Amino acid sequence: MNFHILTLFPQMVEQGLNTSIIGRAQEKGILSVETINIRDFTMDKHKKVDDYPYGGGAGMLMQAQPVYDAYLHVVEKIKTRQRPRVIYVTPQGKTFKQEMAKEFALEQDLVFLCGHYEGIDERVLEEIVTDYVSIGDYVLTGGELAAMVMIDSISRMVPGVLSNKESGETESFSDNLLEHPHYTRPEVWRGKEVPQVLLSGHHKRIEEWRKEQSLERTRIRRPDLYEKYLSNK
Ligand code: 21W
Repeated sequence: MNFHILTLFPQMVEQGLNTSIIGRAQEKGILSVETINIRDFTMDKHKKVDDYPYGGGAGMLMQAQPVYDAYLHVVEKIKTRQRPRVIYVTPQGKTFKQEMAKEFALEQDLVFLCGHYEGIDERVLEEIVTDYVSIGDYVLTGGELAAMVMIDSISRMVPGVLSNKESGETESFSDNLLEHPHYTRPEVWRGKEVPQVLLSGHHKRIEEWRKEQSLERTRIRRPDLYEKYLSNK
């Protein structure tokens, strides 16, 4: 999987994605993360990439030309499949979900377009964007953090990124249930004991207890998921 991120703040994205699991996967050659600074593609002598909105209104807009030329630079680089999927990270997009992470993880190349200011000239979006995606209903200062969230989540769905041990966890969200509580040593901490069943060695009883906890926790904390679980059963 090759991620290509079109942004005005490349160092922000690079800082966040070169560590931990994503960093390890890059070293292993399973993933690559490339940032493209949209400002490098401006034709303006003062390196300007924004301008006022036609029709008036507050704020500035990113101009079409630098965004389009940055995109063409990526397309020329990936000789394999032309027309990669281009994800515009925007509060106006469809909400990112685990299912989308799995679907995007099947692509060879993914281009992320991060907006700033009040947005981007609509004409370049019509020309290059294939998917409009948000990470939820709250307001961020730019698209970079949202792109990083999506890249992190997509990456762990790419075969080989997680170890076998880590991969076990991928099931947990797909059946619409939250996980049971976890305990480690010591057996008593500030007077609180580990549930006796976990010390019993009865694997069947432990499994039953965990399932029960999982259901109850989901019902209380995420009634929306609980309803989904019941209707899929
Ligand atoms: C926030 C850009 C607000 C544009 C009405 C008039 C990408 C994001 C973003 C941002 C506006 C995502 C306004 C969840 C997010 C992102 C920056 C609109 C304000 N409203 N997912 N003017 N939340 N956010 N301008 O903010 O780019 S994915």
